Amino acid sequence: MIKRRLRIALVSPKGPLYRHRGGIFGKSLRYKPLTLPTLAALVPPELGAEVVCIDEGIADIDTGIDVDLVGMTVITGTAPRAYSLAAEFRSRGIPVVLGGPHVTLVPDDAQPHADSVVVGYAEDEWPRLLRDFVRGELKPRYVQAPGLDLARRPPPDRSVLPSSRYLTSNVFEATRGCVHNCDFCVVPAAWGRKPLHRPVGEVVDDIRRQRARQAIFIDLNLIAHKDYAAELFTALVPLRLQWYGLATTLLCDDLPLLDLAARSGCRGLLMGLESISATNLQASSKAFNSPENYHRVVERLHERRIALQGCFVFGMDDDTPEVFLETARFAVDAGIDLPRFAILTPFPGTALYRRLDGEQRILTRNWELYDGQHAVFQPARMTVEQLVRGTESAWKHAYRWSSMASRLRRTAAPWHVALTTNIGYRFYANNLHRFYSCDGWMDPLSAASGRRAEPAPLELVS
Ligand code: B12
Ligand code: SF4
Repeated sequence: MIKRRLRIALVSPKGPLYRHRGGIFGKSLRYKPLTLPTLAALVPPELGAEVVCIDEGIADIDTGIDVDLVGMTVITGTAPRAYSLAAEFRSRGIPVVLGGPHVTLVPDDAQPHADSVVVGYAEDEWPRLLRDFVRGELKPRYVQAPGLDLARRPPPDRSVLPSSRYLTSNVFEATRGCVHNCDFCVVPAAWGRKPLHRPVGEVVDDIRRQRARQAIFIDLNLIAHKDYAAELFTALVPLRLQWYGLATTLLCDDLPLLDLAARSGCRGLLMGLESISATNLQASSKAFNSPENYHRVVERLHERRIALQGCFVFGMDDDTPEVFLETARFAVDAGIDLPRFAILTPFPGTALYRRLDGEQRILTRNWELYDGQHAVFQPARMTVEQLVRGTESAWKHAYRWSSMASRLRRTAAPWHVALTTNIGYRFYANNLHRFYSCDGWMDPLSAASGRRAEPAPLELVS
């Protein structure tokens, strides 16, 4: 009898914004994700498995696909889509494994929708699960034990997704986790506060194999461990890369490290500035950010030709209806190259979620709305409508022509790059309402004005 080769489908389900049809991210804003390539590379070679990867951000999924096992990566906003796909596969007798940030934060939410869930990083547990599966011994839950070592892991297999559909495949990961404990952040809640590192030599090898001239680091805080960051930046210098990544404002207090980052080819950083209210920052355990230093942060970056994508969130307890324009004006005045504005999202499993839940301010548990674009909780000093409309008005202010001209005059990015990214964001700012309406929930165009929202029924989880 010929034994059939094991076939595994790895799926990244779509969200309201990040989807193949009707989403807001065109190719120009989309880079190749690392999750599926990382999971594909971890499939034990001795299983001889065939792995098919489907990113619903770029392609439609065929739920009639002939596979033996489906693995899906789940963030909170994509959980309903993941659960509905899982139901379809399972109805055809195909076992489904769920993993990723949402599953790690609230495994009991995902468990009923899967044959097995993987909690935490999967470097050890995914191969273990697959070996159990082929032996017919799949367990309902696999939990990554503490002390994970990222050394000597296979590099992501980027060939599993079609490069032509993404702006770039040169996406890299050096570290995981963060030392800080911001109350809204998924990272300390899901993975703890001990950062993990890939050995610098392995990161450099990965970049060399890709022959990358430009690189994006997806690490949420590249400077979480400063000695590691210094070692990494030093090793990047000879590669003559231009790279983009994420860091905290603390980088600008450490001038030798900032100089080294610039010398290593850093050309753009995303920083969570979050709020121009020190009270807000204090209350969310992010007091290491100080709004009075934000102008200096921009200056120090610009002096080194590093552009700043500065991210703000609205809806913290000290925010009033005045905060939107004040923040947008501040962003323009400070010369932030690409300001971004999100609505505070209490992702389940975070300290923020627990607090708001305790105060009975969570308005819905429809996870699809947990995407940074919807107001899912009752703000303290404004209505839900004001929060949604105000966020949109901040986008519009920051990306109107006069604001753009003011910021572009001082930008650290090459002029054509600054112009095209700003125009892309201007489109985003003016079209957000088209993509907001998962189910009409507080769609800014249809929202009634002024009134405090009544709490919606709590669906999905108790
Ligand atoms: C790159 C990135 C993106 C990219 C690409 C997304 C993608 N599909 O890969 C882009 C820019 C498109 C993006 C968009 C968004 N993102 Co994003 N993103 C990230 C980021 C920075 C890195 C993800 C990554 O590649 N990590 C590297 C891989 C190897 O790690 P991993 O995905 O965690 O996978 C490991 C484990 O989790 C596990 N695992 C994961 N999936 C599975 C599945 C199975 C079957 C198994 C066994 C294991 C497993 O195994 C892997 C190896 O250990 C993370 C933050 C972070 N560091 O995790 C945020 C993060 C995932 N994003 C987040 C959010 C909120 C968003 C947006 C909603 C933001 C927005 N408002 O637009 C959108 C929504 C996108 C969508 N799908 O609809 C949140 C999710 C929080 C949550 N609870 O939902 C995160 C955690 C950031 C944060 N701190 O809040 N994002
Ligand atoms: S500094 Fe950034 S990555 Fe670290 S816990 Fe705070 S928000 Fe999360």
